[in-house]
Amino acid sequence: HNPITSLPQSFPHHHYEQNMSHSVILVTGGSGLVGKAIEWVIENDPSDRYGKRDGEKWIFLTSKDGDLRDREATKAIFNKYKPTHVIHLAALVGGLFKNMKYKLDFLRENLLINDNVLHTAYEYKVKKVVSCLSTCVFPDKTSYPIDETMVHNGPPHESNFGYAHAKRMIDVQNKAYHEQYGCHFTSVIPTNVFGPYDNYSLEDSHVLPGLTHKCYLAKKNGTPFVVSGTGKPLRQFIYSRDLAKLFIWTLREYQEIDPIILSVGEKDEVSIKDVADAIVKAVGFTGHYSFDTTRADGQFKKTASNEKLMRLLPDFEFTPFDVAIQESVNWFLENYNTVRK
Ligand code: NAP
Ligand code: GFB
Repeated sequence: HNPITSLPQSFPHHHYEQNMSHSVILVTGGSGLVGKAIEWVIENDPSDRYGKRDGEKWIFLTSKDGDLRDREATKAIFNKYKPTHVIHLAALVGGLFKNMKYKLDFLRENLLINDNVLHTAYEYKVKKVVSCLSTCVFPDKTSYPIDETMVHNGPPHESNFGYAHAKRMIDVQNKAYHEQYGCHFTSVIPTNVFGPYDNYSLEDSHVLPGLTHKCYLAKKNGTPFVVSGTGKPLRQFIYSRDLAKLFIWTLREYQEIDPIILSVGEKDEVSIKDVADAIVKAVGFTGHYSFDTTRADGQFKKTASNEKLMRLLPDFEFTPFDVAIQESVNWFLENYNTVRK
């Protein structure tokens, strides 16, 4: 595979492939759900399209490598690795209930992390940075499907306005670094992610790992399996290993500064009840579950369009939902003693 080093201007940008040989790709948040999926794809994908390429050095950070809320620790990391590219995943992350409890922490910690990483990337002349928003940052009052042009069109849902505003600022920062310094800083907008190495905390996790853990305990101990809320809200879920491939594609080929939604299509939207049923099947739970409607539903829906992605990558195939859930549940069961919970 001969990386194309220079392109005639007329070349359609979505075939653009920059010369990544002798690249040092730093992945902040490399030990998390998404980071571990990128590491898995880089190490295991047989194709040159997503797998590691000759001359590429991939570094997956954990918070033990340095606290990115601290400016000096961030500089020390960049000084040590001298990255040419950065995939910026590190963040204070959590599900609906954690977001509702710690809105200031989600706002402030993520603003600190993002400012440190982006400004240090600029100081160290990093060629390209791909950062991360989320479909939950979109306006609560909006038309559907939501697309990339609507990020700032109104206040986000109350339940996670701290996290949402911090994440929206990444898009503002990217535009400012590009206009003032010509930096190639861009971002992606994943929908809800699930997969191996997720956070299975019963209180603070996202719905899919939270219900996986609850269902496992109900099966093991015969305790009730309780789903929070009404089960009616709608969500799109992307398997972490599919998202990982799209992150690698974004780093290597996506040319815009504007964000791109990385999600399954609108037709793959499911209800929280559908998720509970899929988990019951994957765990092999034979009992029943109930809904605790005293707990919040959060945003009813945030249906996102993946039309821009499909236009650029028409042949991309997502792992079927039930296959991805089974793989994730199997990983959880095999690693129960060491998973984050
Ligand atoms: P995660 O599993 O919680 O991982 C978070 C990562 O960030 C971990 O590697 C963690 O390091 C690191 N980190 C956290 N605080 C840090 C700090 N102060 N200094 C240095 N490192 C720090 O999160 P994730 O689900 O993989 O999320 C990755 C990215 O995807 C985030 O930007 C998130 O906003 C975005 N995203 C996630 C979802 C989702 O559904 N999960 C959806 C949309 C977007 P340790 O392991 O050492 O703690
Ligand atoms: O993944 P989740 O916590 O976050 O999903 P969001 C919340 C939905 O699942 C609500 C229901 O409708 C909950 O009532 N649910 C049912 C549960 N059982 C559970 C459970 O055991 N745990 C959890 N967590 N939910 C988040 C944002 O919104 O989306 C974050 O708050 C982040 O900022 C994430 O961006 C991707 O999808 O509602």
